[in-house]
Amino acid sequence: MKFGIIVSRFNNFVTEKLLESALDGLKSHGGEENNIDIVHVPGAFEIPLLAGKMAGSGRYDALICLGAVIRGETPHFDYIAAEVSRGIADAMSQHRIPIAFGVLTTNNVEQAMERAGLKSENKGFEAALTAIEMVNVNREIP
Ligand code: INI
Repeated sequence: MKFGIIVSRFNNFVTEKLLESALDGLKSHGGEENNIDIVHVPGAFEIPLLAGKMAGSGRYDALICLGAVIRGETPHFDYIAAEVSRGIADAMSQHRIPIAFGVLTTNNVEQAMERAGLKSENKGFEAALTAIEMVNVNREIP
């Protein structure tokens, strides 16, 4: 299986933990390092552009998107959270490959850290397992 991971650098103290755990999830289930491409983007808002390009490249069985959108005191959060989820869903339905949504949308840093903890508590790990399962399901349905 060939995977592409798109990870945003904004709130990287969270997103690097998601990435670490996503890689752990893939590798502990048979994924090989040379079949995993990792692309960094500045913030979650930039994820859909790369998700669309990579999904359309025909090079990947699945993509995994990782980011952390943390609510501040401004409406910025709502715009970014809405656009990143819509953009990823659009890329998935347009290019018809699985794209796992590992973008945290939380009210505060504590909630984000809780979701970027150890294995089963880590949304990166969960996104990796979702991607693997979806590749298998997707292959079964012609
Ligand atoms: N990007 C994030 O990934 N998470 C955030 O919490 C965030 N906040 O809060 O502003 C954020 N902003 C940057 C945004 O994703 C874009 O990179 C920026 O607007 C430039 O297009």
